[in-house]
Amino acid sequence: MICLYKFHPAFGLRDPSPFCVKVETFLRMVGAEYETISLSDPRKGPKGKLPFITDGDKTIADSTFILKYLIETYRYPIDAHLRAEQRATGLAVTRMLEEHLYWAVVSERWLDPVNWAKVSLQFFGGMPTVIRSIVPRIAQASVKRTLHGQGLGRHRPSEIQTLANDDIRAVSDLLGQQDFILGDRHSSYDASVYAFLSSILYCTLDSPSRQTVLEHENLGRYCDRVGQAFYPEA
Ligand SMILES: N[C@@H](CCC(=O)N[C@@H](CS)C(=O)NCC(=O)O)C(=O)O
Repeated sequence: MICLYKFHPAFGLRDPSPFCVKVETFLRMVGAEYETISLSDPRKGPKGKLPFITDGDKTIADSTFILKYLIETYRYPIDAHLRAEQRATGLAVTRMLEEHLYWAVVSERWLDPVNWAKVSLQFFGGMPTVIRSIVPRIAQASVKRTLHGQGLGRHRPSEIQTLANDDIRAVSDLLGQQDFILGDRHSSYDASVYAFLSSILYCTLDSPSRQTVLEHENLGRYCDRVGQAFYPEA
């Protein structure tokens, strides 16, 4: 049985990490049998991040390697209908979300003072008082350093928002009136697109990105459609 190691639900989301939602959505799209284990500490993962999966005696970390492993091992035909050009488009758009828009979301959640108060309470609120007065500050400083190294953290919030808006608009333009990101059938790329859009849209933390997603009605319809198809119980 495949076991997905993820975070606990938070902020109205089944998982605050879009990467964990991506893997779970993929598992549902292919109809795999799986169980989940929620962890509080991503350092327990083999690469120090979540998600990772175990499958028998194998452990695979990183959402992209997990999807590759599952498609290759179980020969899921989820992307068999795609042309090379569609795969290239799928790769480009998911890389944009995972390696660029993601960091804008991190910045909105961890650096915006209103959201940070909620994030801090959610992730560190259960710690003993003395530790709680130190650990959140260290964690936030570490996120700031990461954002600075990645590059987005060197911009003003309004500039980050301009870049995030461009990404969201590009996804909306690419989706148009299609049911799924690459046409009328879902593919593995929708696992990522749904994960990132729904993590912004359905999140109880408000943000400029959330307002931008709300302004693009086809993105809201898309999230509802994919959610109803693969999370019918929700
Ligand atoms: N490239 C990884 C990214 C996973 C990732 O960034 N996970 C974050 C949560 S959204 C994490 O575990 N961060 C913990 C840390 O950086 O300490 C993937 O696709 O799985």
